[in-house]
Amino acid sequence: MWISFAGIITNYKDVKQFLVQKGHKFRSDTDTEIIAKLIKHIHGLHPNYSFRELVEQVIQQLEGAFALCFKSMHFPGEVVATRRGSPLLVGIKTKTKLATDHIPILYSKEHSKLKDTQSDHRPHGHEIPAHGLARSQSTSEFLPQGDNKEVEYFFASDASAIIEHTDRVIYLLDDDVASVEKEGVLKIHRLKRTLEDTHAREITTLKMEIQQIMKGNFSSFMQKEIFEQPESVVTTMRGRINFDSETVVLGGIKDYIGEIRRCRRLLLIACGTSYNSAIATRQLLEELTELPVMVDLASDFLDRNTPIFRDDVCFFISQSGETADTLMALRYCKQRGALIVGITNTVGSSICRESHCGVHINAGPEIGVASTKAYTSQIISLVMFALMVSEDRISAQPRRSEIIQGLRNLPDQIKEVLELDSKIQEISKKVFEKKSLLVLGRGYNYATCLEGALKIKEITYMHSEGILAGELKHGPLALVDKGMPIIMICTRDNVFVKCMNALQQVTAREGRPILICHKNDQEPQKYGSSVLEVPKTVDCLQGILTVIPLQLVSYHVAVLKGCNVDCPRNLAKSVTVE
Ligand code: G6Q
Repeated sequence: MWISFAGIITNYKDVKQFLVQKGHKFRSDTDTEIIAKLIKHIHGLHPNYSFRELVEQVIQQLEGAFALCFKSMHFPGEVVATRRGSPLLVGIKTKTKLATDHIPILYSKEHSKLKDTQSDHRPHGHEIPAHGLARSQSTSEFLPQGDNKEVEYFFASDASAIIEHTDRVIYLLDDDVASVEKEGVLKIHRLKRTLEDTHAREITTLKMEIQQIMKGNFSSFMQKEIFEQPESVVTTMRGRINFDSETVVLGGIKDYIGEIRRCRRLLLIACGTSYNSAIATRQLLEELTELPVMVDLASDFLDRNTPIFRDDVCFFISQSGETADTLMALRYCKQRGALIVGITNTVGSSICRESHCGVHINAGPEIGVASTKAYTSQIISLVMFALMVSEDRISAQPRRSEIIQGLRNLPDQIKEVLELDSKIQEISKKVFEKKSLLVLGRGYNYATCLEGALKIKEITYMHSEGILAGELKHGPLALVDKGMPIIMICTRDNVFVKCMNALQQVTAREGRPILICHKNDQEPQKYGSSVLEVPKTVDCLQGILTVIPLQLVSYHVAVLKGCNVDCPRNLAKSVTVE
């Protein structure tokens, strides 16, 4: 049995206990192995079941979130795949046109109750039909037209994994069971018919370009994605900002702007990097919308059973659009009647589909597990939202104008920051063998500290902490001595003087920080062991320019330490489990 599995089986201990009682031996402590043993067990009881029927029996016993793809030597030439809570799509490649642009769903006609004599293969009381499932017949031939019937199928969690082979895909829904049988025909089955079912799955043509998902001359996707930022920020703004008339239109939310302006408060809910983008924009949202803004980590938001009202507007920010905690928080708020706004990078993702309205950040596919270009595009999307909401406020016009012109200059300024790459590589050589790295800053740069530290810990496995400089004397200052590597961000904004103060506190304890500051700004530079000079922009956009040196530090340190930059240990790109 060959199984490709993404996700988590939450009841795997119960299933395993049941299988051990039945005499099955396990080689590992993984949830993947219980799936293989469970299908083997059911096959032993029902040798006449088809491969797809066996998989259907198996998934009825499983709890959790998963995407699964099965192959077996008992069923040569066949593949069965299914999902629940984790994304899964089927790519289709043919030499000639397909006879149809959709595939009908086949439903079970009957659900037989499990007979008492067969109840011994129920790990925890679910019903398993005793007989093979009777099915309605397909009404349409899912085969290529013409003589050449050759067809290839690709099963993947994300379209970027298959785009080099085909641009035609079917997105499977929860509990769809897709099977390719010996004759090469793809069928999609469901055990039960529900009211919401669409009875067919459309074949979608992807708009993704191959070069978007190839590494090109870069050594990793993360490096490529860092260097793509001068272009990705442009795609995020394209067609939305008119720099001459200084207007901003986000098509996905324009019909809801009135409702948003009248709301009680804005809530921004996300995880990881996406949460940091909410921290990065909270201050501007408060300033331009004049609304209370709450920022929450999705997991903590759910733990607290946070009160939500019908006149709340809840933003769910997610690169993948599939993060389980964020999605559950979305459903929680939706049930309570709030307006749901999705900010995602993945068209067709669950968060996208379940939101009332939203913004696609259009950063292009992000393959590296460490999020980089999605972060800067998330910030820009939220800034554009703040600009759009404040369009009718006369007093806000000078500020809006300054920000819009700042956005116009951003791509060139990002290019300038990227030119620091070789200097950053040299600096990284000085810190890569250290145990820890603190990142200090405040105001708009606080989000950069959190995001920089997150990048460093996730791909270099080095301890790193983003510290609000205002909190130094409440604890973290005790960590500072001449051996502690520190990066400090000190740009000319309304907290510059306070930052200088923190810098002096650090140097007074013999700390010699690496400084990120404005070009030609002598004052902070005299306190730094090394200096990374970035161009000056509007305060609320500065975080985009200060985070890039930290993305590059994490990248170079990871390379120097021999870490896998794109696939750090223990982490996944889409976290579809709680
Ligand atoms: C950061 C990681 C991670 C990610 C979260 C949320 O580098 O990619 O922190 O941001 O797991 O993911 P989504 O943005 O896809 O919801």
